Amino acid sequence: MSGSWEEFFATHLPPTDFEDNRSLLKEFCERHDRQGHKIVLVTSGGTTVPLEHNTVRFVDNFSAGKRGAASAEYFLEQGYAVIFMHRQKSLEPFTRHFNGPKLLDMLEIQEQANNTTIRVKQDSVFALAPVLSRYQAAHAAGAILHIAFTTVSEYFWLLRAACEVLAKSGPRALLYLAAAVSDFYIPKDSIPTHKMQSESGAPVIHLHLVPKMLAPLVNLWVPNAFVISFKLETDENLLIPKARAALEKYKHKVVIANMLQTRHQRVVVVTKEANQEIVLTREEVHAGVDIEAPIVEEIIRLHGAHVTSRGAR
Ligand code: 9Z3
Repeated sequence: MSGSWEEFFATHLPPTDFEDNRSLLKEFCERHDRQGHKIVLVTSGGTTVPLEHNTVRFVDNFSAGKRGAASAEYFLEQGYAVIFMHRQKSLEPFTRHFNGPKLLDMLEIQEQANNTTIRVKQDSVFALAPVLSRYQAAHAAGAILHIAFTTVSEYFWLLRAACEVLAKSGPRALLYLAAAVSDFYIPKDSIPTHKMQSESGAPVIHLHLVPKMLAPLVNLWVPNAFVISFKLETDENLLIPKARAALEKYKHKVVIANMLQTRHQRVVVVTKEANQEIVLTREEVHAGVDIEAPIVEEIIRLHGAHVTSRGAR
């Protein structure tokens, strides 16, 4: 059995920069609310479970944050204000295109007499310019707010704080919960302060179940928002039944179901009415097409219908 979320918050301190993030969230949402914008909270990347208070080691997961980072870009393109709540150092909107050596490969050095300049290679200008201009437009408009987490408890504190301010946007708020959040944690009072020592022998680590936060989120924290969760499986036979079970249990609007190995080529958008498959062709995959483009397009369509059905704009 998992404990209650009240107990989880009572036994985990908020992150050190929590109040700063809360003020940023409040200012961001109030500003966009005044302007009548739709606001999406995109969560992205994996959470860690620390094994020590002074953390040297932790349990982590596979998520790179591509889903969240790419989706954030497509929401911005459609005029949404985006709260991008992401795992520190996971992929981020715009910069994701230049991860690793890609950016350096786009540059060339020119040395003339005493003058050294760095230029973007001509054939890279076409790749860089559109991303740069979308990045600059989003930042100039103050349309994106970055909030970073690392541990599972930081994630939940920040998620609840974001919901508190998003609740005021009613149906215009969209929650797109793409982060890979640990189902397990170790209670704070069960982990050592300092680095575990091998001389003490092999540690036995007892993981507890994280309380299911979707229940209070949907029913109490943002009861009018349009909430989308993601379901990840590695066994195809479980994928749709588990996605549908989550939808029936939490009564939110959409579950996006994906398999670990094919998550960037195929998803199923599960709603009360239907299972809608979104698949990229082999050519699209090779051409680097983002599956997040059609996913976000469909979600925006469904969100629009939700806003209209609640008599809002
Ligand atoms: C997802 O399923 C995301 O699509 C991925 C994206 C994490 C697979 P990447 O970050 O991958 O682009 O590498 N997110 C939710 C995963 C999750 O933990 N869901 C829980 C579950 O499946 C429900 S909240 O039980």
